[in-house]
Amino acid sequence: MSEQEIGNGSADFVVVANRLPVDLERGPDGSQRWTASPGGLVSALEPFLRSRKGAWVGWPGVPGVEVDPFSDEGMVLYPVTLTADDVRDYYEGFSNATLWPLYHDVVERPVFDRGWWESYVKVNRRFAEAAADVAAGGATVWVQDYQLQLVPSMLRELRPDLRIGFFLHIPFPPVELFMQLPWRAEIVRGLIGADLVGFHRPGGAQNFLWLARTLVGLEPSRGAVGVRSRPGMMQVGNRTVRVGAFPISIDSAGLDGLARTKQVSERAAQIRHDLGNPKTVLLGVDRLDYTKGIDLRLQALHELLQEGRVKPEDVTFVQLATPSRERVEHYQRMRSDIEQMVGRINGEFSRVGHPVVHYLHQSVSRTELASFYSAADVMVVTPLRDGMNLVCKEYVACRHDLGGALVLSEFAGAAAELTSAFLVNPHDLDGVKNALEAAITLDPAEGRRRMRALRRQVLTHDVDRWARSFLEALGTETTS
Ligand code: GDG
Repeated sequence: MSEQEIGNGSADFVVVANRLPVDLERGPDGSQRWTASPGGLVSALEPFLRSRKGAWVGWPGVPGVEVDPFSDEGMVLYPVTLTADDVRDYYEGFSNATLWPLYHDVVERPVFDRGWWESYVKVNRRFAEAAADVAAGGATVWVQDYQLQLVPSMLRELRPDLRIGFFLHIPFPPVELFMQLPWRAEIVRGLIGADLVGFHRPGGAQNFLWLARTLVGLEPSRGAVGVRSRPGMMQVGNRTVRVGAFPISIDSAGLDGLARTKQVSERAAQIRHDLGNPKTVLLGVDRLDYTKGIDLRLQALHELLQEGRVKPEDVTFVQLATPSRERVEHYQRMRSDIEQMVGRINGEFSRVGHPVVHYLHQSVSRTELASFYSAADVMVVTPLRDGMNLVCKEYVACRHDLGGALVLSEFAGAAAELTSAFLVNPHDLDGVKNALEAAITLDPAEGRRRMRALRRQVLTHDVDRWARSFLEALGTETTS
């Protein structure tokens, strides 16, 4: 594609997401450089983007910079500018202090701010205009996630010729909670601009169909929505809008391969050694977010130690907590609560040179992460609500040795697929404690049986299958 063609209706397949798959970094001297920010979504969609004329519309991660669209190995990267005010109001405000808590069962109280809403509308329009600019006639556009729920309708208005899909990566809430939102009808109207609206779980799809009837007066089909099958349908003017469930996954084979490398197995052994070779290594890996239930697992561990059901010399708990949304108030409070709990447990139960809890508020490389997964006897995943949760699937993908045990919240989307995990209700502290104890004392043969079943699921349902099933349901041919 020549530079002149960029942004000029050149792309047959367009992804629209809050963030570009590359980050713009600015050096202290004012210099700029792009660094890849590889995530599951990027690797899943890359084959589709590169095999056709693909484009990715998104924010480069730095406020206030204007960058022209550019081509990167056959894919157009189309930056959308956000000012510092946009970041505060559209991103940190409406997206992460209104929608995020509202969609996660109101774990924290959502803030309803009219100024933030106006910013959300304005920024969504900017993304829709960018997508309209770059998409070729009849192109497929796939809009991602809660930050951009108005884009489907805005884009449809600008470009009725496009095939538009939307996927929500976080849970879609129970209708009673969604109804709190002052702009509830606007959001539903925004989403029905798509030809296909996808959720992780059938329940989310079902909630959305109910709201489309109640708030917009549409008449959805009545049958139960299946997983990757039997989408709900409704007629919007002369268009049929489909609503379905497409559970996302990971690059299972890629991670399995990484975990089998010598580098990872040696590093895993080194990690265990550095931890003092305890009998049991427990591991948590999360973005530091109040939905992830990090406090609950710490509390469960604390009580198990206090009751003597777990001996401090036998266990080490490693919590990797990636820094996240540090300017949002909910996150600042949660961080100090968690850090206080870590300090308290260590204060009561550690010995010199042997802390019970190792807490790392930093992010690590993919290889390092695979090494931690390989080193851990018990993976602890206890969100109060999670759209899917990829961490638990990554752990399973790394355990080609059939070792390890997974403790998983029922309220993660992944629980519906990973039924051989120790499933827990994270609100039931005694239940979490019992599950932790059962996982710590698990009979190895039973552990292998469970892990084999988990791996069968994760290795056969990978992120490529997710993307293909969505694009097939959208009516886009995927044999490329
Ligand atoms: C949203 C939904 C849904 C974490 N720390 C490091 C690191 N990570 C990676 C993990 C995993 C990803 O971040 C986190 O994904 P999750 O799915 O667990 O959670 P969210 O970020 O909340 O994602 C969620 C997802 O979207 C996809 O639809 O499953 O429900 O909330 O991949 O490995 N990666 C590296 N270093 C770290 O320190 N390299």
